[in-house]
Amino acid sequence: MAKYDASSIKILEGLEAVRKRPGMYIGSTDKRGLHHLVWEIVDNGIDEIINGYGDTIKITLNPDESITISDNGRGIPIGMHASGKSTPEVIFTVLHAGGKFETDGYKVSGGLHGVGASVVNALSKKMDVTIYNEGKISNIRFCDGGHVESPLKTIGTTKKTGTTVTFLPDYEMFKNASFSYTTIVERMQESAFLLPNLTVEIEDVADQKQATFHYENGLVSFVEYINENKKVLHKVINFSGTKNEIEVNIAMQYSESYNEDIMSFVNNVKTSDGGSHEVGFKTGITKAFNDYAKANNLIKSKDGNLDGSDVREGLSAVISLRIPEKLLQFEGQTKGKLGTPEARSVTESITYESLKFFLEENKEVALTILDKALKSKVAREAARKAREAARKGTGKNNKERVLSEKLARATGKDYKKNELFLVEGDSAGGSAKSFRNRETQAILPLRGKVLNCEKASTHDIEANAELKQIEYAIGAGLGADFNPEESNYGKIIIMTDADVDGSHIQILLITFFYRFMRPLIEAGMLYIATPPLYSIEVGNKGKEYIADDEELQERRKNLKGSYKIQRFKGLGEMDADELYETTMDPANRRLMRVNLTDAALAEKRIHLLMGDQVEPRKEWINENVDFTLEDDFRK
Ligand code: 1YM
Repeated sequence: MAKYDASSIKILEGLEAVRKRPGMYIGSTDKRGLHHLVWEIVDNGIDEIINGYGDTIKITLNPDESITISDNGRGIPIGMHASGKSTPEVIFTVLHAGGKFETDGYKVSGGLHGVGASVVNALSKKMDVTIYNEGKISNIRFCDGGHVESPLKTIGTTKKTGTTVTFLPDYEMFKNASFSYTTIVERMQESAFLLPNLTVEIEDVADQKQATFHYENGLVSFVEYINENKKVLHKVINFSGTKNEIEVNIAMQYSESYNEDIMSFVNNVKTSDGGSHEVGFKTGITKAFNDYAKANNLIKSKDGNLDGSDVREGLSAVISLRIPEKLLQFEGQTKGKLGTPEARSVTESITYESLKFFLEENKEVALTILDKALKSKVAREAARKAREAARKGTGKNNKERVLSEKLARATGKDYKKNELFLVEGDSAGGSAKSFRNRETQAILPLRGKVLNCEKASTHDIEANAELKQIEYAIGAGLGADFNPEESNYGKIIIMTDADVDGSHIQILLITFFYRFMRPLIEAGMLYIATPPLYSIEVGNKGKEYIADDEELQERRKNLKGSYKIQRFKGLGEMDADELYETTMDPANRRLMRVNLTDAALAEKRIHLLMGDQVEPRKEWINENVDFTLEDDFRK
């Protein structure tokens, strides 16, 4: 029997606070939040392995929607805590600010963002912890958000050591979310790349899928994996070093592609928004290549330097830093950007020195990479001249011709307030043109499917009528020369039918923007319009618009009397005024902001998506496009 003394009540109040405001502890209660629970427990096991105990993490997705995570470390200490409770009970029920936790002698960091096992327990229907150490098997179980169901007790003997945690999330809190094998595989594979000692085994029992990851060559394997579908120019370059207590490990490789793909991690946690280490790396490689090019007469001083973008064309790199906790600083809303100033200088000098040495030792590789960088420089300078000519009017006629018939311009001069709608099909384009706010809304209809830009160069874009129109309409350049500040529009809005073709067009356009105008996505200027799927007319009360099937089900529950439901299959089925009212009018419309947080995934997926399978494409949209409701017409 559990005793409810004062300290137990306080603990339950703490857990209740987590249940009241889960978002404060795990960010959200969608798919991402649900997986956050997994990472919290996994990170405790990984910390144990990093500390030198054990080498394997196993994750099992169980048929009853619970998940089991185990490691073969020392096992959580099973002794009594000063409070009179067992240590495991304390770990799984007491909230620890910032993920730190002190038992009598211990000080533990539960992962960088760790809010701890107790938060996972608070948000679980059931939690079962089995510990193997001191020759015994010990078990403790919780239910309904952290209530002790069965206190710690010995249930057997063993020679093994380790910890196994099974939890069933409280799906009342995580509505519509379920564990994704793919999401877990992707994240755990990343951990295996970063920690060459680690072995990860993942199994989905119901779907009979399993995977094992172990990469002795660490970051080198990571870069080989990123580049597996590309024609690479040389073997992966790998270097590392430690300065001022900061440990830097980097792997990099150039391919024939034109994309830059740099991923960075700090203490094994991804820094999606980069930060000081990435800046240091970029400065380091630019300096090293410029020095080498000058010393070997590949560029003359009158030619000017290679630009950062020149030496990053076709570069894939993974940067991994280990930084002592006292030096850690993160920035940005999602804390995905490293702030630590020392990380910049340390990464820069290690990169510069190592690369300089490598280039001197590997002349052939050096010349291959520099040949590519110099070509980029020439192309970049030619493109700039062409654009300057266009701006001055020299090439203007051509540009006017490209745009004149298609683009319905906005009359307003406040560019930041102006919006460019890229509309699927001429008929919807026509509707949008007739009903729009002429001052702020411009319309560019697109015919059919746009070019797949996965492997396209800037040259290919110039040769493609549809994409050239988009480039000219936005008017802010392309590729390395793109500058979102010069955009003629504050918002670029993709408007397609809500069907498979529509989502294909969305993906093709997002790919184009991702490849050639990435800063536009980073600045949050790219959106997808979401036309409603249904309209309902109840009696003579006028039309009401319904976003999706789920909302329709809700609405149906309290429909009385006679009513008419219409399903819109495409934009073209709406009247022009309806299209404006529901999908374009800032007062009513709902826009999703496109937010690419995971460049590597996006790059991998884009490859996947361009095949003929539809499902992965849909999944990609669901996972990579942030469904930020800008304006909600249902209020
Ligand atoms: C599947 C989840 O939690 N493993 C795990 C956790 C701990 C230890 C070992 C551990 C840590 C230490 C000493 C230490 C934790 N211990 C604590 C605390 N896997 C999982 N494996 N002995 C064992 O850091 O000193 C918190 S987590 F606080 F009890 F030490």
